[in-house]
Amino acid sequence: MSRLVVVSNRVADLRQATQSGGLAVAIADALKAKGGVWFGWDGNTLENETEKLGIDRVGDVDVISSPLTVEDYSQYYIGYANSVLWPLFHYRVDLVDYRPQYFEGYMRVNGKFAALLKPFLKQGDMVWVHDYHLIPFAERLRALGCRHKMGFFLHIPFPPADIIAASPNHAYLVEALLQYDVVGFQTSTDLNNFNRYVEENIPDAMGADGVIRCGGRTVRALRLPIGIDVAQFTELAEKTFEDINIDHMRRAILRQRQIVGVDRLDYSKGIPERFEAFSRMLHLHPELEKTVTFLQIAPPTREDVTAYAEIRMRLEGLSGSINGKFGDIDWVPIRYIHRPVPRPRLAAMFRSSEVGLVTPLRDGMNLVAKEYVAAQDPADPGVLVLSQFAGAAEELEDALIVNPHDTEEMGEKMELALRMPLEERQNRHARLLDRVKQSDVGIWMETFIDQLEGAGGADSVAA
Ligand code: GDG
Repeated sequence: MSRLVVVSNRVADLRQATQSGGLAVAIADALKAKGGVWFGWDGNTLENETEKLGIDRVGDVDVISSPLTVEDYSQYYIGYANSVLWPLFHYRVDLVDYRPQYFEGYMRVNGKFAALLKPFLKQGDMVWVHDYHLIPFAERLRALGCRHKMGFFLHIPFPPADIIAASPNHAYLVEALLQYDVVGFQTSTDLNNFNRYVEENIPDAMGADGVIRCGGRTVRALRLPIGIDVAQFTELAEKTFEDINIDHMRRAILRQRQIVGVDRLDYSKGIPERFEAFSRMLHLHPELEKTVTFLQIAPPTREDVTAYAEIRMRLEGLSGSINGKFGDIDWVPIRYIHRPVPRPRLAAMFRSSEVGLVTPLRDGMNLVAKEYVAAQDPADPGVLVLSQFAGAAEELEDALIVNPHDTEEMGEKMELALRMPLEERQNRHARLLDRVKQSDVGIWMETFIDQLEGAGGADSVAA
């Protein structure tokens, strides 16, 4: 059995992993089961370069981490990763802030990280790299002579070729992806976009069998939707629901329902459109006044990027004006919280909210949609309102699907969700829960590792 080496922009604290998101837990579990290495940025920035790595051993897992210099942080992380690739891959060409030094920083950090990891690699190791920060990682490792099996999973969307073309480095980015043996995408749309780019730009690479052959190597691109640890999240929601039950009972007595949204405060998540849709619903259905509250949790993220500061100001303005327009001394229509909430409380809030609103303008998958489903009481479940542009919509067809740009339609669907009869809610929820279980994060993890284990011919075998 090969040892697993996971590489991601940030390493999670394995000792705290159960308190954080599903991905950290899944990676931690897989690493603990197989033994292995987790390598990435430790979250710190330093004025000057250092070769000193953080090395921690938790069970059979070595966690190896490195700080970034201030310059690396600004060019690689804030710059190329989050001011070029993130907006571009979310179809927001208008927000791309391309500068040549950003790409230089991106390549520098990928090269530096590859060189730092190389001495720790053993023969037969499998390297699994995560997300857009580290697309060049395999190419950089191979340039250093590593011939290990390498896989990559893209957590965000892969857009059509016309959009990718807005980055002057698009040809390199795709060639770099082709240095992996397995490349995983969230949805068939992403996979098709990638395959089409290869077909159109790299002559004779795409085989009739869907396997890409180039430079003497084979690359398997696949769709593998990520999920959550369903059993763990359901248990969390059941266990902690009691803590907020008083709030739930109070709302039941007052006949007040709750719509909930939980997102990092990111322009891709469609939060202003959601506020506008809620306002539209109140305008069109005045009978709903004082009967429903919209609770939006939106913890801060990437505040060093200008576009994030702008979206924050926009949201503060919108929630203020909607509350000013519709609110009363005994009713605040929108409760907007710009702070993180502990995970157990989040699970309980999902369970106690009649509607879950997940309406990104574009999203790789969106785990909140799956968490909302897993948290419900099957006997009296809430209704998921889901954007057609979330990767999750490909699986969760039994949600109320909306176009997040159409605030009028969204408002109507929210109202429909609030008055959906119990039987329909139960039927939809049962089907949704089935789908959420089918892509449980454990299955996702095992499937990717199996693919990587079985990948590659002689060229991909570790030297
Ligand atoms: C990327 C892709 C893809 C949010 N607020 C709080 C909090 N959260 C948790 C949620 C959920 C996670 O963070 C967010 O996951 P998402 O999937 O919704 O979104 P991204 O962060 O953009 O993740 C995405 C994902 O990678 C995995 O592949 O699905 O499309 O963009 O678990 O619950 N957790 C706590 N407090 C908060 O206030 N504790």
